This record gives sequence, structure tokens and C-alpha cells, in this order.
Amino acid sequence: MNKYVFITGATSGFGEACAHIFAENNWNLILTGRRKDNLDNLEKNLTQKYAIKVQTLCFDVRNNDEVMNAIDSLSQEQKNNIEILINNAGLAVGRGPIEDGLIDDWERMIDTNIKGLLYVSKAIIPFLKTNQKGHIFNIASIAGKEVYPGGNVYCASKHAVDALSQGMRMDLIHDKIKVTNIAPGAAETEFSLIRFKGIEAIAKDVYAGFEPLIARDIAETIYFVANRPQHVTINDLVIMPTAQASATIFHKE
Ligand code: NDP
Ligand code: 8X3
Repeated sequence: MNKYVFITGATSGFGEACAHIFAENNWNLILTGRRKDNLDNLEKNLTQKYAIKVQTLCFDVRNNDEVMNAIDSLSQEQKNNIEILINNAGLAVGRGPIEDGLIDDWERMIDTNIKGLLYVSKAIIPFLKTNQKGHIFNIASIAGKEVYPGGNVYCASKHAVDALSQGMRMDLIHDKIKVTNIAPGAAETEFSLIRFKGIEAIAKDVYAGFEPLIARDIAETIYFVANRPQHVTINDLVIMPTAQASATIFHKE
């Protein structure tokens, strides 16, 4: 099989779990992230286990030159065979009242979650258009459907992702490109450790008293959606832990 899936943020969490599930199903992979060691280990692990091709690209999605150079460095064979783009790289930094927010935190979220997603999409969409088929997954969040106290800028950035999913779907319909917006609730990955700047006790507490989603739950859903027949598109999915009813309502024991 020549098909490639291009995954941003494959060095941990949802992106890494997507790499595994697509590899298990014989897809070739283009895996990206900033942590080169993680990319190298993942490549080694997956190519030892599966008869697939893995290309890693180490870049920061916030830097458009890095994005363009990295994607330009792909071979023509790889460019011609990208069928799925998973725009997953993203993060929250900080949680608290808007007036206490740090400009640097706001810029990291806006530059990664919105601008980074746009840079990567702009570089990949021409390949999908040439093929007149393809599927873009944008990883938004329950924070892109609801706003919660202290979530201000992160929620705004994920509302933007939700809007971009709708806009992409309209603009790409004549090119037969599917666009799916994925909106997960609480999932235990490195997300909270990043959000709370490495303070493990606060990060752990986010998931205390209930069973959160795990990265594999999201990857399995994405794989299912990616494998619907050509005439079927699942546009938008909210995926929650059973113990979470909304952004703020949890059943904790
Ligand atoms: P992780 O922190 O485990 O993974 C985030 C990934 O994004 C990493 O691979 C990281 O790679 C990459 N990334 C972050 N910043 C950059 C950057 N500037 N350039 C390139 N890559 C970057 O978290 P999750 O797997 O949980 O998060 C994945 C996505 O899911 C995010 O968009 C997040 O907002 C969203 N989400 C998460 C939820 C959760 O509860 N976990 C719920 C809803 C949505 P590296 O550090 O190597 O660059
Ligand atoms: C991550 C989920 O609820 O922390 O997007 O915003 S939440």
C-alpha cells in the first residue's frame, strides 16, 4: 500500500496513538513534532514491527518557513500519496482569569493551535487537491464547543479550529476532500502537564476521581471515521469520557 497519513504532534498523546493505529493497518506515515528523539524512537519502533514506510519531519508548526521547508523536502512519491492529514499538534498553556493571563502563553496557544494548523494545511492541501481526494482531521476540543471559566484563550483557539473545519469543508467540497472536526473531552496525555507547566500534582488532579479518555480512544475513532466509504463523511464528533457531561460537569467518585 502506498497511502500516507501525515500526522502533526506525533511525539505523544493522540498523534502518537494515531501513528500506531494507522501503522497496524499498513498505512505509511509522515510523523512530525519538535522532539527529534521521540520521532526517531517512534520511527524505529514502528518500522521494526510493521512493513511500512515512516518519514519523520522535525519542525515547529509556529514557524511557517520551517513548515514549508520540511514539507517541501518530501519526495514526489510521498507528496502524491498523502491521503490523510491529521492536524493534531496543539496545546493549552495556563488556566485562569483573563486579566492574569500571560501574553507569552496566549501567543503560544494562538500561534500553535490556529496559525500552525493553517500553515500545515496550506502546505498539504495542494497535494490533496491534485489527487482530487483526501481527508483532513482537525483536532479541536470540547473547549471549541463550550467556554469554561479560566479557559478563555485556549477555548477561543479551539473555537477557531471548529470554525476552520467548517470553512475548509465548504471550500474543499468540489475537490472531494473530506473534513472532520474532532472534539474530545478530558483525555489523559501530556496535555495537562504542558498546560500546568510541568507541575505534576496539578496535572494529575485533573483526572482524579473519574476515568478519562486515553489517546487510543481518539485514535480508534479517527481510524473508524477515516475508513467510511467515499460517499460518507462524519463532519463533527464530540467524544467524552462517560463521566463527563460538559466542559465543567463531571461525575467524580
Ligand atoms: P500532548 O501534549 O500529549 O501532545 C501534543 C502534541 O503536539 C505533541 O506531539 C507536541 O509535540 C505537539 N506540539 C505542540 N506544540 C507544537 C509545536 N509548536 N510544533 C509542533 N508540534 C507541537 O497532548 P494531546 O495528545 O492531548 O493533544 C493533541 C491535541 O488534542 C491538541 O491539539 C490538544 O489541544 C487537543 N485536545 C486534547 C485534549 C486532552 O484532554 N488531552 C482534549 C481535547 C483536545 P512536540 O512537543 O514534540 O513538538
Ligand atoms: C482539552 C480539554 O476541557 O481541558 O481540550 O479544555 S479541556
